[in-house]
Amino acid sequence: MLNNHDLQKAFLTHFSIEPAHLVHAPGRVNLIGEHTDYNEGFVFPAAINFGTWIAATPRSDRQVVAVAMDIGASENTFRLDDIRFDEQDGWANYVRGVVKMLQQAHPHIGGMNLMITGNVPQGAGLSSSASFEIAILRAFSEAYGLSLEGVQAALLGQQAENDFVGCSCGIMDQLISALGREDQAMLLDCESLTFRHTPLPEELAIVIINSNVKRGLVDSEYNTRRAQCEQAASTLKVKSLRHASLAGLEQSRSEMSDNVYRRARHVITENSRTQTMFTALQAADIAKVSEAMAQSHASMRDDFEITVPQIDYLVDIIAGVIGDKGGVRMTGGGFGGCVVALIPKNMVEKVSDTVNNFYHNQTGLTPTIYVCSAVRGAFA
Ligand code: GAF
Repeated sequence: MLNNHDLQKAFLTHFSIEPAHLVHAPGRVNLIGEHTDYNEGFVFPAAINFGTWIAATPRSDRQVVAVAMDIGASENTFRLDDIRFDEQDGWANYVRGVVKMLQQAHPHIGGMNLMITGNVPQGAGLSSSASFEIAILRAFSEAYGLSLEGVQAALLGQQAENDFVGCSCGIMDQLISALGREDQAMLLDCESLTFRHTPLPEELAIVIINSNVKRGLVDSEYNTRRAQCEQAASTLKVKSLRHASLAGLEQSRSEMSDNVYRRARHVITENSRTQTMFTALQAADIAKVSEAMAQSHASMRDDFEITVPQIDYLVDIIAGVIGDKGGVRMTGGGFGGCVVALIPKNMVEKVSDTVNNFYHNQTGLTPTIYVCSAVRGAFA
């Protein structure tokens, strides 16, 4: 991973000019509230100390030249007047999409030179793409004095991903990348887009364990889950599952397939667990945090069916070590990726040893462990 000095140097070498702006946007870990954002429910993420860094200088013409340092300094150029999907350079569509959406809202923006690098593990459920989108928006906002606010930036990033890149994600990832706070997590109401930050108890560490399971079928499974949730909401005659209750779901059970019923049960119960966990964390009631995270994992495994055996195994062995002194669950969209654990700092070593000693033997995969901190978002 390069530091800012290397990034500046690479910019100078490539563009023969010093960068005028250096910006950063973090990735995120979701502590609880999975697949609830697009159901207008609650999520509880934190921005983490892995992210995207961009060096940028505005251009006097209407071209955007973006260079991906981590993909062999691959360069992608496009004109503001003709922004199209790039079939070859997948990564460039995040830049193109974001700039296209930004230009619709701020037609006076001009061209830009961008040198991009990052260290969010790709495809691990830690929001490398949202961090990329928000960093691009931060660069344009600074360079063209747009004074974008966090929620506006998040909505533009989401719009780029939904309408240009082609992934129907919710708003959580962009919002926390924009508005995270140091040492805090954020309870976000995805209907009103209002949020509350709360400090993470000092005695707990955020530990992320990457299962390194290659995620397959993520997009299609994600879209299927989303469609099933919408189907449930329509059967229950509510605007979104945010407005559904368990009692109402039970009453209408015979009107839906078992799959749709269980997807809805996950979302309804997850919304309530997320609020419970926020209150428990505020009160430093760790046993309650532990219970909420355990139930969340079981619900993702049994009702929403988005976990894989390797992830379930990680959760089991970590829970075996920490008991009710901390919490552990899968984090992110699912089908591989990472487990998040809130662990007493004095148990981190024991948990790491357990994971390193048992996970490989059981699965043939080598885990990666990141002890993280919660950081400030790009528009905070
Ligand atoms: C992905 C999506 F991008 C988020 O919007 C959210 O739905 C998450 O999966 C699941 O909670 O990260």
